[in-house]
Amino acid sequence: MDKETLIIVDVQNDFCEGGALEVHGASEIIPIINRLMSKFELVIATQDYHPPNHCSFDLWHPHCVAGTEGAEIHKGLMVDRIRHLVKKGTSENKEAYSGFQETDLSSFLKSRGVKTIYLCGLATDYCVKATALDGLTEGFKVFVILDAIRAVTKETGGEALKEMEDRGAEFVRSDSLETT
Ligand code: VGL
Ligand code: ZN
Repeated sequence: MDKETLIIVDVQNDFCEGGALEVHGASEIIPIINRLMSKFELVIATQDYHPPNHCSFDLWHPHCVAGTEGAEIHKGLMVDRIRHLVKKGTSENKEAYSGFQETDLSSFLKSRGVKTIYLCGLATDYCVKATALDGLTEGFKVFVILDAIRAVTKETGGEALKEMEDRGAEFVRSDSLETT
């Protein structure tokens, strides 16, 4: 059986309002994601989780440092519905935008018979995109929930959607998903 799975990408304090790498409009997607969670049998979340001197801090303000408030999943999310948390970007010298990069995500999903994943979260142009592309490479059918993602910039967000579509991702809106 294909258990359809929701993957919530990086809805963490540092990417939400007031955080180190605030993504504009991030708080708007939280109630949408909460509603989405009840429609899926399996809900997984990824967590950007960096050591204090992570290599990506050359490019970005320090963010999502392991053990800090900024790295925590936003408390507005119904975290008790999240069955599995995937920490990524935990090695000092490796960037990991994708939830599949050096994590157990692919084997976790495959061992449970998951073939289709639905993505929501932050940010469209970085971690959502990278997770979608790796998901496709891993052989999953990938849906991106358009009203439940936000981008760092409109331009790179638009480019990311195009790239995901070109590689075979499909787009849906949360209100078109059936309640089970
Ligand atoms: C992200 C920048 C740096 C993301 C993570 O979650 O999209 N962006 N680290
Ligand atoms: Zn990061």
